[in-house]
Amino acid sequence: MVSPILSVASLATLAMAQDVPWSGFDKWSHNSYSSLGSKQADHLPWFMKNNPLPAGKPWGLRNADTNYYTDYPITGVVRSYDWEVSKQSCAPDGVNTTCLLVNGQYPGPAIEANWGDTIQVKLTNNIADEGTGIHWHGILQKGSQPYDGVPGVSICPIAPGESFTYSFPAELYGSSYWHSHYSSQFASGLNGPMIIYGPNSSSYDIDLGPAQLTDWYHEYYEDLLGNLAKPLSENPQYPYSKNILINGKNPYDCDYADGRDCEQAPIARFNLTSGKTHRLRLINTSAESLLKVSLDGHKLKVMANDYVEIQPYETDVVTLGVGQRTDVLIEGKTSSTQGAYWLRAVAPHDCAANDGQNVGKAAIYYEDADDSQLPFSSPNDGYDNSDCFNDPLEKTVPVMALDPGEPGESVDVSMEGHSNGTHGKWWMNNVTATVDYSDPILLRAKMGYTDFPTQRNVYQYDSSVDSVRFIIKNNNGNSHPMHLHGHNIFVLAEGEGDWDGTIINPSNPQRRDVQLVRANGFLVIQWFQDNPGAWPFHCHIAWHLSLGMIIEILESPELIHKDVKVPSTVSQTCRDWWAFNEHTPIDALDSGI
Ligand SMILES: *[C@@H]1O[C@H](CO)[C@@H](O)[C@H](O)[C@H]1NC(C)=O
Ligand SMILES: *[C@@H]1O[C@H](CO)[C@@H](O)[C@H](O)[C@H]1NC(C)=O
Ligand SMILES: *[C@@H]1O[C@H](CO)[C@@H](O)[C@H](O)[C@H]1NC(C)=O
Ligand SMILES: *[C@@H]1O[C@H](CO)[C@@H](O)[C@H](O)[C@H]1NC(C)=O
Ligand SMILES: *[C@@H]1O[C@H](CO)[C@@H](O)[C@H](O)[C@H]1NC(C)=O
Ligand SMILES: *[C@@H]1O[C@H](CO)[C@@H](O)[C@H](O)[C@H]1NC(C)=O
Ligand SMILES: [Cu+2]
Repeated sequence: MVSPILSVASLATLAMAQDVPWSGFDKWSHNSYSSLGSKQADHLPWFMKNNPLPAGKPWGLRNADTNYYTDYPITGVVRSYDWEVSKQSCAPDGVNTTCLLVNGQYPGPAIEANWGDTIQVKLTNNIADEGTGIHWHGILQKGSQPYDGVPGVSICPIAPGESFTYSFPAELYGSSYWHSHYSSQFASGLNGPMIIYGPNSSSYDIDLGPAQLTDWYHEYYEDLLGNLAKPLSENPQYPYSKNILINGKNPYDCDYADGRDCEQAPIARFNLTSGKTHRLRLINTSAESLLKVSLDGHKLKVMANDYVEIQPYETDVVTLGVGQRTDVLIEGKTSSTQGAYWLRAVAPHDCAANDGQNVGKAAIYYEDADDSQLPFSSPNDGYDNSDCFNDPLEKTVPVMALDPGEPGESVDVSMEGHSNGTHGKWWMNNVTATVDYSDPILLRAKMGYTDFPTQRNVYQYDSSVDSVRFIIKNNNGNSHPMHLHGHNIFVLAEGEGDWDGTIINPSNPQRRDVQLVRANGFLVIQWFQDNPGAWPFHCHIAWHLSLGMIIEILESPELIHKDVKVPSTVSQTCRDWWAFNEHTPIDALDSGI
């Protein structure tokens, strides 16, 4: 079957992870290491102060109750980045492999902006034989739709040797990340954090910044995909991750490196200050793994999910699906025994395919701790529990309240994993989708076309439909983190079996941009049609996405034709791609995204 996930009794993973080699060193400036999670990492500010405005918050009187979908500041400040993507060997956890890096770093550079700034990124593709394209996860792209950056949907891939400049407003605020949306490139390191400073209703003293959490593989993504996408008769292999990294760090036990080049590598670290409240931004950039995050001896107070701040609640363990973010507050202890603790990110075997180390750890030091020693704290109860779903929706109440109302249109969507006769595939409403790199649907809709081949799986809702509800039934034994571009979705209900019609917190349901649907369970989502564009709705597990688990939503096609702006640089990506493809035809291994 497509996903013979789960089951593998792996190497003695826990014991391995407790036992990491450590020499107290903290190198970060070479071999792809970024300074995130190192001694050199700075705490983040409350907001960026280098503004033309005289003083005060750049968003003026707007606060956490302001409806950010209809009212965001325009500061006039442009935050510019110049990035170069390259394919090179790297060893973030000590094992030598092949990565896709931006400016030589993994994780890639962090984007920082204030709410209402414009983010501008010039990307140069220096990969010799692959296209690329960056997606800014969770950004709505109202008025800047092509910069959503999905090759074959909103733009063509950026061809080798070419540059392209993305430019879009930071219209939401909070914690997120950027990642390649070209095939499964993001599984080989092409991602990094994106922090947008804005109002807060919970208060904190210190912003520890991002904790980017990910599963990690010791093979290049094309090799993993090549083995996965083989005909069933040739025994395809589902990719198993080898490690869990925190800010790109977590040394691998070289005794288990199967004879590969393996060396010592640094561990991520953070400082806590006693008596202070700390904000930590958990970002799940996994390809596949669901993660359980906990801090030994501490509670975590959840204050935001994705780009939506919520009424805070306490928990011992936070669950993150791929693409999900959760901002937590950590109260610094005040007793005399502050010491050192482990932050843990566990990929439970029931919810993730891993046959190496399945616990990522970062060292957390109070000011009284000896930071040349590793912590020896014990995990919280339930830190590795196997519930492959998010916290109950009852607990997650957005600070800025919005009522979704009744939907203009309601659609049943089924999800399956089965063969197409010869190859394993993932299906949504009986279609396993592929994109066409050379023919993005947004650009086609801009020209007034609305007919698409079945395998694009295009669902169109014109502007007379004010909101759309998807009632999703997962007929499959895996959970899937479902992501919609261009919107924060209302999450009306999720659970086991079939939906009984109950909506949780109906006048102010949870909103976010990724939500897990359980194995054999249901998920009911809804969104306002307030953003004409081409928006993929897909499973965020790289390997499921690659095998077709995609619906392409064309929102208000007549308004795309009339209003959406397509800069000439966007059409140029297609001319460059066609030219490249003519002499180097790309043999797509997968759905394309
Ligand atoms: C954490 O504390 C250590 C030891 O005092 C110091 O060297 C390091 O720079 C601090 N890091 C941060 C991010 O404050
Ligand atoms: C990593 O592997 C590459 C490709 O096999 C090789 O060229 C490089 O020298 C290796 N690096 C290290 C540090 O072993
Ligand atoms: C937001 O956080 C800042 C920094 O901790 C704090 O000074 C401010 O009081 C917080 N805002 C609210 C409404 O709590
Ligand atoms: C990231 O998401 C994946 C897919 O849902 C999940 O398996 C993994 O546990 C998540 N990781 C974390 C750290 O939450
Ligand atoms: C099944 O999938 C393979 C690989 O994508 C493809 O080549 C083949 O044409 C598909 N078969 C059918 C019947 O669509
Ligand atoms: C999908 O196929 C099944 C089995 O043939 C059929 O019962 C169902 O109606 C189809 N669903 C859609 C949306 O076409
Ligand atoms: Cu999936």
